[in-house]
Amino acid sequence: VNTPRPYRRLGLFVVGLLLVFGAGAALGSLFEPADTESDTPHGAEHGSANGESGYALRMSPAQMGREGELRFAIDGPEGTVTEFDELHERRMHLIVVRRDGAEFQHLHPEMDETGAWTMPIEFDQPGVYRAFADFSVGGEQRTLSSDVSVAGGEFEMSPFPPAQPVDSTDGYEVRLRAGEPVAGESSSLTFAVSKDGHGVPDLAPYLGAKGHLVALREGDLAFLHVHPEEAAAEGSEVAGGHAHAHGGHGGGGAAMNEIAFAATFPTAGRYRLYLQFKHDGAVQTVEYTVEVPR
Ligand SMILES: [Cu+2]
Repeated sequence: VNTPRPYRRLGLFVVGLLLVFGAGAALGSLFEPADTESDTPHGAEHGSANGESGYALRMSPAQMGREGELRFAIDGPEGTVTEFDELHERRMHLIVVRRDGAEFQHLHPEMDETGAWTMPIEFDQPGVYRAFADFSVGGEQRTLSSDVSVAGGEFEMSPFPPAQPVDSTDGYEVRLRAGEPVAGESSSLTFAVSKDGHGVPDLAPYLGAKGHLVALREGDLAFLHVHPEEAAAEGSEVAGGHAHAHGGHGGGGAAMNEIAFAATFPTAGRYRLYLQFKHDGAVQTVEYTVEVPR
């Protein structure tokens, strides 16, 4: 059936969960759920509501126990998609997080020849989870999402934890400098990784970059997927950890132990950030809440 044009036009008009991928400066207004209808040609290219651009994520089953296998497929205009581009070294990235932002997982499922993706998974807690499939087809990046409910007890939604500049895991301490983010404007986010009081200068590449950052908006879990700004300036000083935030972009290159991102928070509100980096052969995840004022 020859329908790409109508589909494309429809994509301009219908925007639900709008997704932006990449460290773009032009992301801002694309993310506004309300006014993307008429004036954002980029919207059709980079963002799409579930299914409305002709692609949909089909989870089956959408209910499971605490241990099991996630199964899903991507349905496209011509049926189940079996050809995916490589994107950040993988053909599929699956982000799973509980609806309240807890229990972040970043997984790389396997696909069979019919286009069925599978991934063994374990959940610590029952509850409603959101799965985001992040992939590229025909050179176009997309993120689609779907809920999965996990049986096994009561689930209490909590708000995102309060904003705090430091998170620790496995002996690493990671400090976030977020400046003062303004809705709709590009903000720089710099993470400084240290261990035993010293900056870690030899972060390993992870998925082709120095770090991997996912940001989710509180409430609707709108998904902002961000990649690092260009690599650290060689030879710049290793900042031990400046506690205070600095605004603007004048600061020059990041130090060796720093991972810098440019992100545009689409609206005021609270966001949960999940930073992943690799060191000594292990992938580490740290989490932050960022408040974007009105
Ligand atoms: Cu991935």
